[in-house]
Amino acid sequence: MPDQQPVTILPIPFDWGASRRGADKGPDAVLIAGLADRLVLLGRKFETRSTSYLPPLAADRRTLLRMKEWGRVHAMSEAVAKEIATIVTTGAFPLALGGDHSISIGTIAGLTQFKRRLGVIWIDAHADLNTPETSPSGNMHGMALAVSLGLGDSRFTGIGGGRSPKLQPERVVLVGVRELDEGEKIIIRQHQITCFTMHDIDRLGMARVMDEAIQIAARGSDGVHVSFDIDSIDPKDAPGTGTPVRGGLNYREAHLGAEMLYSAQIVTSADFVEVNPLLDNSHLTAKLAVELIASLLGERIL
Ligand code: NNH
Ligand code: MN
Ligand code: MN
Ligand code: MN
Repeated sequence: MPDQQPVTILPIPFDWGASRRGADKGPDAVLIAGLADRLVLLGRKFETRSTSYLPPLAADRRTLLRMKEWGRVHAMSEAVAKEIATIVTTGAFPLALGGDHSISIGTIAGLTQFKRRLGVIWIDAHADLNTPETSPSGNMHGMALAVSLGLGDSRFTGIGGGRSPKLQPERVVLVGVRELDEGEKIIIRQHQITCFTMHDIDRLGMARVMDEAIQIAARGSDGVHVSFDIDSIDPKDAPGTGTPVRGGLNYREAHLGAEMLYSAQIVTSADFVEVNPLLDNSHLTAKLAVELIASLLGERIL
């Protein structure tokens, strides 16, 4: 993103895609942790959208064992897709603050109304490639990337209108993965999705992995979306998240990744998700999210 491009922050206070409550407090936590001040210091123009675009989700209680709270996830996703599309037309950089990772169903559906060859770098301990058939939990945050690849329930793959799949697997890259369900492994192989696990990061180093991720996501693309699940980071540094998994990215690796994404000048939008302040009295996790967003938008030590 060019330094002059303004940022529009879209708070998405939603946690019905996950089984633990509290990720809906993520946007407030990240804003209270000082996101706005940090962007001012960076000299970045920005605005924060209100949440009034969201319909009254409490009223929508349609649910299924294999797609828990699907009614709420569906209503949220349609509203987010519409709002993201509006932001894109203003020329601003959409920065979505989750919320659990199901919000990315809507962000990607909105973005791909304009960008038909969108690359995606999905930084996460998980792959979020479950379908209702493969999901062990029925939680829709574990299905967001699958939906965007056209896999799963057609009510979701069709969100935002238009075509499905929204994404092409050859431009999707996973980074930081260390916990996969059996069905997800099959989907990764079947669709030949590039997956950099923690094992790869240990062996190759974060710099090499990010160089390759950037190349693959950007090749032939008309934009690159970064979907950053804070649980990609080790629970020691990011304890406030609903499904922590040991052995994650350390603080410096996470920053290096964000800095390299900025340097590559390929990123056209981003999500930061799964910050759950109810699980983190220290508020370290929200603060880390602020720091990573600043790095992604160009903050440097020198
Ligand atoms: N794979 C598990 C599931 O589908 C866990 C997903 N949880 C996440 N994903 N936090 O990023 O239920
Ligand atoms: Mn809640
Ligand atoms: Mn996720
Ligand atoms: Mn995750």
